[in-house]
Amino acid sequence: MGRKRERSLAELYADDPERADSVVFGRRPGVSRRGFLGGAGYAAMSAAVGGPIVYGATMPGGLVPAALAQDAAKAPAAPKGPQYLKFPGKDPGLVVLGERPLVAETPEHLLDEETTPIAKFYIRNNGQIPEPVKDADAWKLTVDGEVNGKLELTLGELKKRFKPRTYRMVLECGGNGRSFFTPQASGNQWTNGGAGCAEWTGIPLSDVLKAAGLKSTAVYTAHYGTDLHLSGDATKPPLSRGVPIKKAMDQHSMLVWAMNGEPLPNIHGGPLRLVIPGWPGSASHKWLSRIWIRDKEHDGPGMTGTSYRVAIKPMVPGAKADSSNFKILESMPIRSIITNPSNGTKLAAGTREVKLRGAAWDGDSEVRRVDLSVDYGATWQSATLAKPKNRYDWRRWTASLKLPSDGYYEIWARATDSQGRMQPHIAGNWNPSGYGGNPMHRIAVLVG
Ligand SMILES: Nc1nc2c(c(=O)[nH]1)N[C@H]1C(S)=C(S)[C@@H](COP(=O)(O)O)O[C@H]1N2
Ligand SMILES: [Mo]
Repeated sequence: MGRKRERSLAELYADDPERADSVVFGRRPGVSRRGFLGGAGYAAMSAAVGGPIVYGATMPGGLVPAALAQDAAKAPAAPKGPQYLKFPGKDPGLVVLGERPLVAETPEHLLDEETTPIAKFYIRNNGQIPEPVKDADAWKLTVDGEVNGKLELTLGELKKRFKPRTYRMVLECGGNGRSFFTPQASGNQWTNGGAGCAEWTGIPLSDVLKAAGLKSTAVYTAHYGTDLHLSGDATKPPLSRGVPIKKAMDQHSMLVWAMNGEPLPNIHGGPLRLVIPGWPGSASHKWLSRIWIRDKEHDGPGMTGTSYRVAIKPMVPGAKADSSNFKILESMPIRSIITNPSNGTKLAAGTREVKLRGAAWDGDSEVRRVDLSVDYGATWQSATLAKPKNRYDWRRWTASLKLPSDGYYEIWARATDSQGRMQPHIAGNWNPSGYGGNPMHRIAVLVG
């Protein structure tokens, strides 16, 4: 097997994973079941991933090796490699997924701190980013609609009138994991980095809703901010989502003005935003200026069609959507990530153990366990979970795995929620806008 062939297998995996798979694993005519890695396939695959595949015997046919799989850096949208973010106060390791509107994700290995620093927190906009305001405390919030008394309060008044609290909670984009869908779903191609976990300071939204007095007709919230639509048309909000009153009244649904102890930065919605934990990030409105209490499900931009909605009955991947088969995505699915080492790490020859760190989180359910496999899922070992600070905090985890010899490994992480639901091998329940993609995270590690 010459050099030319080695490179072409890696390229083939990038261009046409299915063909690459049949080249490596072989396929007898008329037999759809493929074998495990052996013989010429083993040699070709080892050459492509950079070393002998230690657990080749359990490497399943059809698997694109993590070393060759697409990540943000290799996504079709970025054929020349990742475009890194240049933004004041932001880590240059963030990867730009879109420039207009500005969207950037945090590669998994940059989510290694217990609390995500502001510099590393992902950015998601649907419209234009407003200019920062000079006097934050003069910021005005209106609460109207199905309330006994319309409220107009400044941020300064909110801070004085209600009792502030701080929770560490995950904020996650509804489209996180979208890049794992096949065929490609439309929207920003997030890997796992449309999420972060920060300390949010503010007041429960419920305190303000109680002060306004909810009428018995109150059903849903509707959120409005001051960012302009991309077109510049001031009559069109770029996004306006809402949540059922029950979720709005949860004490963790907050009006927030500080992040990690600092005044909420403009890029994250300062001076005032919502944080609705466990639900798609789009419900956590930035630059919040108005909450309209409605007597029916809100129908603003981002509430209808296939936006932030998932299929009720599984649909054929890639097929045309039937709008009656969609429901609003509420609680986010469980996810775990390996934050150290990073994908593609090379360890010194003779290394026989690897220490791992990571995080796991879930929507309204809780994380029950995180398991790791170094042999393509043949055996699993459980991680040690740290205690969450409060509800909706992520669980940091650690683990240590044995590496019997030098060579190529993949490490897989799989979390299970309190209802026994696990991350799948591949993103399931395909939907046109790619929500709910939460396959196991895996990294390639090469020893020697
Ligand atoms: N006003 C406003 N709020 C918004 C958005 C927006 O475009 N405009 N995007 C939402 C989406 S889709 C997400 S995922 C989060 C992202 O918050 P971040 O940029 O602070 O990470 O903000 C939400 N709030
Ligand atoms: Mo989002």
